[in-house]
Amino acid sequence: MVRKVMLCSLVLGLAATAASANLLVNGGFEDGDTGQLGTVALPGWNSWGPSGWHHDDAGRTLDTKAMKLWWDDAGLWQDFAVTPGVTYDVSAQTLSVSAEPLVQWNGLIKAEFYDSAVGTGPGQALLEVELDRFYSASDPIDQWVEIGGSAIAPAGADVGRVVLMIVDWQPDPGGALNIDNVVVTPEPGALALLGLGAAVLLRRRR
Ligand SMILES: [Ca+2]
Repeated sequence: MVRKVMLCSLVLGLAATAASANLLVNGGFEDGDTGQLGTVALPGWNSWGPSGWHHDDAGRTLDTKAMKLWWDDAGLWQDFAVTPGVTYDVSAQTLSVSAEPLVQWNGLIKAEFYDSAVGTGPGQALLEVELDRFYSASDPIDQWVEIGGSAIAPAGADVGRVVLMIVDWQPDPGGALNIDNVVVTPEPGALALLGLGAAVLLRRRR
C-alpha cells in the first residue's frame, strides 16, 4: 500500500512538473540589464522598435524586473519548439498603473507558428492567433491582469512564437503597459496519458 501511494505520488509529481514547465527563457524578465528596448540585451527575447523599457520600477514588477511598452512601433517575441497537434497555453501578466495609465491603446498577446524549413520571417507564419488583449478602456488599473489563451500547433510547425505588443491606436493615446511572467506550456493531454501508461506498467510489475 505504501509503495502504491509512493508510485502515485511519483507519477503525480512528474505530471505536475511537466505541466508547470515554462517553455520560455526569462519569461519573468529577471535576467538582463534594465534600459530601453533595442539598447540592452534581453536574454531569451527578441524585440523591434524603441518604445519599450526593461525596468525595475517599484510597484510595477513581479519579483524585481518587468517590461513596459507604450507605442505600437515596438514589441517583443520569443520562439519555442512545438509539436504539431499539441495545444499550447500562452499567458502574460499585465499592469496599467494610475500614475501612467495606458489610454487609447490596448495590449495584445499573439501566438504564431512556423515551419523552420520554410522560414520564420514576416509573412511566413503557418498560423497567427490573436489570443487576447489588455483592454485599456475596461480592464482594471493598479492590479495585475492575466491575458492569454491557447492555440494548437498546425501540421508542419516546429517553431512557436509568443508576441507581445501595443495595438488599436485611437486619438490622443498615452501611458504604458507593464508586462511580466510570460508563460507558455503544452497542455498536459499527451503527457498525462504517458503518466497513466507508466502507472499501469508499474502496477502490473508488482
Ligand atoms: Ca519579473
